[in-house]
Amino acid sequence: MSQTIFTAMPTVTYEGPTSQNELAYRWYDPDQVVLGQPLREHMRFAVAYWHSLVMNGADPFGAPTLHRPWMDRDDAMQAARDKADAAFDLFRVLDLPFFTFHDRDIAPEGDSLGQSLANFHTIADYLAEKMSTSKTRLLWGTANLFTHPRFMSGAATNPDPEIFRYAATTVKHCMDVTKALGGENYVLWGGREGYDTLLNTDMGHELEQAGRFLSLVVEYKHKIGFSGQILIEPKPKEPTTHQYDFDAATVFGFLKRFGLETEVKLNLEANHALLAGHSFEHEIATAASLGLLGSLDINRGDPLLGWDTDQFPNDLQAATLAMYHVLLAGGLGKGGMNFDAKIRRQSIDPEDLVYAHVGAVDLCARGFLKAAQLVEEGRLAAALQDRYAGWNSTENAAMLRGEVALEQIAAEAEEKGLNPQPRSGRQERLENLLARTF
Ligand code: XLS
Ligand code: NI
Ligand code: NI
Repeated sequence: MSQTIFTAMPTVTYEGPTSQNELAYRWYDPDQVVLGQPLREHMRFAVAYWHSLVMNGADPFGAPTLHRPWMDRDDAMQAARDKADAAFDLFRVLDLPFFTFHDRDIAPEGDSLGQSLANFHTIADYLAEKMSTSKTRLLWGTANLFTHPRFMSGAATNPDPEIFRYAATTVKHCMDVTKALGGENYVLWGGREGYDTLLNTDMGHELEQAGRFLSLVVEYKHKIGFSGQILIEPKPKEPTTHQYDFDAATVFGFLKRFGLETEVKLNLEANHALLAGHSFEHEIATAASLGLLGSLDINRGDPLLGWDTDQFPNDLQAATLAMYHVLLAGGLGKGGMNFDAKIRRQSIDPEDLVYAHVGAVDLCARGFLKAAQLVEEGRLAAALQDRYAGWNSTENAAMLRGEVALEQIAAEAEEKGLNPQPRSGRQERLENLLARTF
């Protein structure tokens, strides 16, 4: 294999919290057993191909700033192979167990549908070869149904049924490849499934199309015996003004409507939660309470900016709360923690990618350890249990199960002369318990 920009870099290892080595893990010890499982299995970290290998630092105001060798090649297929070589070198340096990709990240668009699919399968075979000598596995695959101009008015929700067919064909092949590479999930992010103005949009029709598309995906999953999870990634806006998969709760309603709520789970992203006016832990807890927690896209937004900045996370409290809710939900199962995050435009060196991942891995691991401490101490859980304890009595449990009618509740309350007293929510005490872990 040829040399890549990462070949000379040593593999990052765990050196513990006192290490002065900036390219060592200080908190992420993959073998450390926490709550009965090694951290590696709790966290299931993944490197995102698009941010780490494809993004070139261009923004709406400026030209690319990141120049990687594979970006300047004339032969697009050779460039894709070089990029794959670099990708697997980067995975080796970071020593993380998973990666994720879109079809267009790994292989170039051709000049026909057939050629695009052929390119994709050729490079997928090349990835399979790389995976045979690598420890890194596939957390999920997905289709890029948003970059090409054909998708400017949506993919599944495009007014043109030919685009729906094109998108469906693309997803079929992406599912085939994800299965062939042993992917544990298949993700659908509705990049342009939404609208900018209702003046040109029949929302009812588009939602019908989205439901049909997802049903086709689920049917096909069963047909080919793909044992991974199908995940939808909610996002409220960007690129379109209004996106149909707004947040976890909205997607739940959509899944219910099409009878898919036991077939599809969610891939939740921190930055998308922020854009929807939620915290990450709100989205995680919502999904968990609806039985939809699938996987996480780890990043952060900038509260001062209203777009998906996809920064590497650095807020320990936010990470701890997110991890705490993952633990309360019983973990991520087949899901994982995918760094859907990109280095800033001025971070132009390959080392910057390593710094970024090392910091983010450590932050998540550290947050996880603190969350595990909160679980082990059990004080937050005890306070919660105590707050809802009233519902355990026979009469109250019966009321919750729907065994008592409204007039019966009223009659009993009036007879008793019910006079409930307010009880403290103890917010500051509970915030102190969290703060004590820092
Ligand atoms: C964009 C999304 C995207 C998905 C994969 O905002 O986060 O990167 O994760 O298509
Ligand atoms: Ni994402
Ligand atoms: Ni995003």
